[in-house]
Amino acid sequence: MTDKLEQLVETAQAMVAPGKGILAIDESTGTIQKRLSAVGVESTEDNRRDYRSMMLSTPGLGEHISGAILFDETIRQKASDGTSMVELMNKAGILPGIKVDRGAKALAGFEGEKVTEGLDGLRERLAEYAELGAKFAKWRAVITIGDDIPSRACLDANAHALARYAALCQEAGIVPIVEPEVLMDGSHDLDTSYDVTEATLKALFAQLYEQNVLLEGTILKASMVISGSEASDRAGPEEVAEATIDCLLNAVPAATAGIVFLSGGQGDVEATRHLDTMNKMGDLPWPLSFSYGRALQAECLKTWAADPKGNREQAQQILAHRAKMNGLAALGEWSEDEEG
Ligand code: 5MM
Repeated sequence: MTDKLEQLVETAQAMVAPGKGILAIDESTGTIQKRLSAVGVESTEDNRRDYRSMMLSTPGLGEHISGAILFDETIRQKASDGTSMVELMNKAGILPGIKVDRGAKALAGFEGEKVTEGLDGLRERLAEYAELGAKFAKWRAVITIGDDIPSRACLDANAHALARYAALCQEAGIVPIVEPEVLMDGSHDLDTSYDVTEATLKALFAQLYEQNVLLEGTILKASMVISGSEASDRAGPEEVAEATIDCLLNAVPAATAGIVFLSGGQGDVEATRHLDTMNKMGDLPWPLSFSYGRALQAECLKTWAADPKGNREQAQQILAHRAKMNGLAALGEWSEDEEG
């Protein structure tokens, strides 16, 4: 293996080191605007910087957070004391990551389905992000469950783009997180979620193979196999954990460096409980951890927004607590009592 590939493998392993996971704070401009306005904060560049630098300066965050995914604006920003966000992270032992996709857009010819764009010029953008200090990247595809969807065309188009992105990342010495999110929205049952997730992952790993992507230097960011959010009889944690593990064992090669989950609209403790239940199920071929956005940030954001200066420390403590709870879940060592 060349030095460059060895470095990729080392970084990927560090991202899923025992008891550690990833903080997803890469909301694009439209999403962060929604999140901030929901808690009564205007989405200005200064407010976005203050909120995100508050999270990244949380004392001890690096104990349970291996890396954080940033948006383009954030990787170029400095905190109000002049320290760059990347410096803040490096001091805390948190690897800087960057979202490089340009969003999920309507898939022509397939109503209600999306394909993620952003491959044009990606080689040059990755070279710049590597210069800025990014060690890993993320690309998210969105798969919707509905009447007669997803189509084969949607799964294949997204898998192809994910694999092209992953190959370009590795060429640049950056570890790719490949994220094919099967949305929870809808009233579908657990079996449907299983079938769609399995087909999505099989299409993805076939493309990663075709395009010479090194799995040992790749992290999968997966959605759990879970009942639709509107389903009448939603599956409990044991069922979700069993179905998710079964699906992953069927579709994800053991060589993959690690699997981290997105929370996808699950409650904070629900997302922790699901991860913990899976890790309690015994030996698995890959580390299973978290890369939560909302399930790590929700309470922290609410507290910070109520009084950004006065509540800063309290907001950080809330984030540190959720990171610790999920770190325990990544080891299968969490219990409700730990929530305090
Ligand atoms: C933090 O949100 C990420 C960026 O979303 P947009 O590009 O839509 O603004 C998102 O990709 C996130 O990393 C994943 O969906 C996981 O977040 P959740 O909240 O589902 O854990």
